[in-house]
Formats: sequence, C-alpha cells, structure tokens
Amino acid sequence: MKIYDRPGFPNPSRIRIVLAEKGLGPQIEFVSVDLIGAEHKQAAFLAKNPSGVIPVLELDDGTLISESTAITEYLDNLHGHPTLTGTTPREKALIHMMQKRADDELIDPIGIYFHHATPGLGPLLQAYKSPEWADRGEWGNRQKAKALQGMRYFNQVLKTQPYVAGGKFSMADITVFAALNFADAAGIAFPEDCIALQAWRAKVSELPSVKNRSGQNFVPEDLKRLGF
Ligand SMILES: N[C@@H](CCC(=O)N[C@@H](CS)C(=O)NCC(=O)O)C(=O)O
Repeated sequence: MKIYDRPGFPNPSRIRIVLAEKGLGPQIEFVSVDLIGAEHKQAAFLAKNPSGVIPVLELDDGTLISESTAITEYLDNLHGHPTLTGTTPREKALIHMMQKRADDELIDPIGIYFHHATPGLGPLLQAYKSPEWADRGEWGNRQKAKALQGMRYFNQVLKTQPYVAGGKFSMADITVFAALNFADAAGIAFPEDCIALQAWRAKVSELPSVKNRSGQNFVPEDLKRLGF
C-alpha cells in the first residue's frame, strides 16, 4: 500500500496516528507530495484524487481512497478487528456522528482560517487559491469564530465522557486532536477556559500511537516557504 502525504500537515497526521494504532506503518510506502510547490494541483495527482488534497491511500491493486475518514475506515477494518471506528451499531453511529462534527465544526473551518491567516502560501500554490484568501477578512474571522465554538462544544462533551465519542478512543478523537494542532499552527489561541478539552488533549498526546507516530514534523523547507 502507498500513502501520498506530507510530514507535518494535519490531515495526513490523522492517518499517521491510525497507522501507529493499527501497527500498519511497516506495510506502507509513503510518497511525499510537495504541497507548497502545488504538486497536488497537477494532472498526475488530480488523476489520483480529483479534490486535489492529501492524504490518499493507494492499494496494491491500484484502488485509490481519499478522505481521511474513508482511509481510516479501510485501515481499521483491514484485518477484521476495528478499534477506531466502532463495532456495535450504536458505537459505529456515535463515532460517525462525532467524526462529522469534528470535520465540520473544527478541522475544516480551521483549514479555511489557515488559508486566510497565512500571508501567501508560496507563489506556486497561491495560484490555485482564491485571491481574497490572502487576507484575514470577514470570512476568515467567521471561520475562526466557528472553530472556537467547536472547541467549546467538544469541551462540553469531554466534561462528561473520557473520549469524544464515548468511553473509547476513536477516529473522532484523532480528528479533534489533529484539528487542535492545526489551530496552533494557524495562530488560533486555545481558549483557556476549555479545561476538559485541555486535559483530554494532554491525555491523548501521551498515547503511544500519538506520541511515537512517524511524520510529525514539517519538512524544514516547507516551513521556510510558508514564512514560519
Ligand atoms: N477532507 C479531506 C481534507 C484533506 C485536506 O484538506 N488536506 C490538506 C492537507 S492537511 C491539503 O491537501 N491541502 C491542500 C490545499 O488545500 O491546497 C480529508 O479528510 O482528507
């Protein structure tokens, strides 16, 4: 199996945690895609994922699976012992629900804000972005407000249960965790009153799959090109 990704980027980091959880890392050949150089917007990559985003999983028979949730479901069910996507109908439904909330209310608005808040993503990639994305603007600030509201929502959830979808660590936790790291990179300050979310984050960051996953750090050249 191959995974097209880039070290340090948030959605790819979700899959790196899944691979560590499932012990599947050694079976994967990683193919690094130059996002800042807009490699993912060229025909060769768009043929693999028309949405032009990473990560993408390519199976040995050539099947292409994009969307982190779909990739997670595939990897989690590969050997018939799902641990991250639920086993009972109730568990599966609750994880699916919280996963969708983590996407819609957190990681996606943070991603949009990041594009607003970063003054140019490099001349090659910027050519594929809306010009108005070069400043913070009202739309960017609305996404930031949405993300902060999302953090407060998950803080409420975590006041009464140990993990995002209930009693067990699941893919919804992975998405919220990656989203909070993305928020840090985008310059969205973590709300200090979100004590339950903060405690959960500290606990999750100590899980072996999270702590020891590969591909955590950005390629130094990418940081330079992003102006960090
Ligand atoms: N919904 C997608 C989102 C993937 C995504 O936005 N990936 C980012 C990297 S974290 C990307 O490829 N961005 C490239 C771009 O926006 O040009 C998923 O769940 O995998």
